[in-house]
Amino acid sequence: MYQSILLLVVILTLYAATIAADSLEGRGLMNVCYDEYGCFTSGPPFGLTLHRPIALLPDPPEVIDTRFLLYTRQFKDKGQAISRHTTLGTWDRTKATKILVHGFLDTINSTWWPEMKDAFLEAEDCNVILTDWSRANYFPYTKATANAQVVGADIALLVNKMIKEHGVNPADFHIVAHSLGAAVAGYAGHRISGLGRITGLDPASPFFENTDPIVRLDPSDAKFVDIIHTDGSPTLLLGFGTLTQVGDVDFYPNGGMNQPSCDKTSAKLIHAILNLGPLDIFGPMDIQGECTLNANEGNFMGYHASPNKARGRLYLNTQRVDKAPYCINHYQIRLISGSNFVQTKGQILLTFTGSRATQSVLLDSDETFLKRSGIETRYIPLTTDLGTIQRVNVKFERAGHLISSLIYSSKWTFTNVTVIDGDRQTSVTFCPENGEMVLESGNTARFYPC
Ligand SMILES: [Ca+2]
Repeated sequence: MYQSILLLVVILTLYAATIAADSLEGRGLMNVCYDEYGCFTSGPPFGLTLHRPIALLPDPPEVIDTRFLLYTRQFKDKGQAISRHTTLGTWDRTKATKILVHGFLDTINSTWWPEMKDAFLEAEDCNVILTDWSRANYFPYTKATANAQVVGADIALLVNKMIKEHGVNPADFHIVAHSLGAAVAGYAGHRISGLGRITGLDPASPFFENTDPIVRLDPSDAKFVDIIHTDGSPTLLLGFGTLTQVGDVDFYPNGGMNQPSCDKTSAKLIHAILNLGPLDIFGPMDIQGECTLNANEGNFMGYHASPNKARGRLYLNTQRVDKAPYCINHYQIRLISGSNFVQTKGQILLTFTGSRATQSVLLDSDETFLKRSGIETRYIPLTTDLGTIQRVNVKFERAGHLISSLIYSSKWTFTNVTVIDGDRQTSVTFCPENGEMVLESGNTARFYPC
């Protein structure tokens, strides 16, 4: 249902934008300049390109009317309206400044923004500024994408004033932005030399996917750009967030497309994830379909994300959205068969005995096909932390039906099993307790570190 509505919205938007673009071209209005904001174009790379065939010019700044509300620990509940023309209120130049930016059709009154503001103030004695651009972020979507440039410029004008007139280090500014707000953050960062950090939450996909870096959020927009993907789609119309890596480090919880027990769009989960910020950190997992150990020990998703840890695409799993604090433990096993027998099929039950817990896992939950010297690699997310794994038991039970008994061996050998603990970034290989083994169907073999 949501996807159908989105599809309709995009089609209507394209139609409206086409009409508008035609009339603009007819009048030769391809560029517009707004004093200190500089000039904007609806031509390349913002429009008339393969991925952005049409684009609109942004509205004038006074129409867009970007507003900023400042919150501090002293003024936690009532925001102070600040601007570069009037007052900076109780903004404290000695403290870090977090600037939050909402997305398309959203407002700063959505529950997750005040909650995020509170989470930041609880975690850190800082300035939190909510950016309100709700007069310029509605339909047509194309117009909102154009207006995002002016909002980004508004943020940059404010921040650059703070830097220039109050001697603040640009590295002390951190912009956190959702959806189309991520584009705003990119435009702001492009204009703020040395900006510390941008966190993009489900950066918008339509009109930004595969565009020039100047059009979208990219690693050059701040010293550190971290991204969380929760609602992505590989195609333009099916999801709103991009799955493409656009930051220095991009996190893909649960694969980045859908979240467990969360049938709504990303915003709900953003709320959940952001609340984790000061409270919890997710264990890292550096995989592209498979775990690999990383010399930089992964990274942390959210508030604690670090420019000094692993970069690139990082994957992790979480528990259901109603299972706070959501953490899951990431393991991967590699089970290597011996060369004694040709093939078999059956149940493989692995039991891990760790210093903190013991847990059994049925490989593939039913029948596993094994061949001579084959390697079975599985990712195993567990809700329990096993601690240091001391022993692995492997139980083998050949599939019970008639055909199995004819063509699949009732005996099997395993050379070793390796367990990677993604959260601790350790890898331990376990060998049969007596050096070698032949496992009869229905029996269990014990493996110890070797
Ligand atoms: Ca950019």
